[in-house]
Amino acid sequence: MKIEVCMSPDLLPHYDAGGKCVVVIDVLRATSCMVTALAHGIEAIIPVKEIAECRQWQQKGLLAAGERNGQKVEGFDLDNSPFSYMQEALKGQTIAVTTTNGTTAIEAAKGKAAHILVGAFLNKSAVIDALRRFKKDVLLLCAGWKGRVNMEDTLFAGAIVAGMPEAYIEDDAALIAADLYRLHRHNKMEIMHHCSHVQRLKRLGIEKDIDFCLQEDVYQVVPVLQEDRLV
Ligand code: 3SL
Repeated sequence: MKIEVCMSPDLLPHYDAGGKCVVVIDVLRATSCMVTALAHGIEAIIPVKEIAECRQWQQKGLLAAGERNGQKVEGFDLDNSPFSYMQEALKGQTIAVTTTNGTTAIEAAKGKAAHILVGAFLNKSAVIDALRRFKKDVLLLCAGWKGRVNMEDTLFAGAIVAGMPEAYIEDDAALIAADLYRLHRHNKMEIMHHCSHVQRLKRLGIEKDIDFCLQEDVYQVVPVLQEDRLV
């Protein structure tokens, strides 16, 4: 099994996702929210790229969730905080979600991969187990921020690479990510402190989401894209 890390969706044209398991990663906060949502009984998530598509689902009766630049979209039912998905009243619901980078990365992977999974620190070991079960080459796709590389997604990609020593690496991005994780695994906040998105979320007063999303192995669920929805 081969493992690669694509540090931004803008780099995806340089990789071949065909026949691979693609793990979409947006630790802060889209994929952490998706994992949390399914773990708390939400039936399915429909990830969409554009706000207008999300509103169309809302008009059809689904809840609309997500953000732009970290803030809830006007008229949406939910923002993009993992804590918003822990409500008893949401159990069994299907939610349409659009986010600045996370759902764009899912969209970019569509149509090429054999399987599209959603990963975050919250379900790290469950993702590794799922990848071992699928027995396919792995492409870890970091959502980054508007085409740029970010620390948190690279760090988590490294956690997966480091957690799969049996995988074959011929990709420098995978080596960089794994080394980053090995160096900082015991104190992620030390390196995350100065990151652009951590600063952005702090300016919005969303510190508690950061701490929550950096926890490892809180949940066992691995959202998998089936048709247009994550289940
Ligand atoms: O970029 C994204 O998709 C979001 O996860 C960003 S935020 O953390 O909700 O601001």
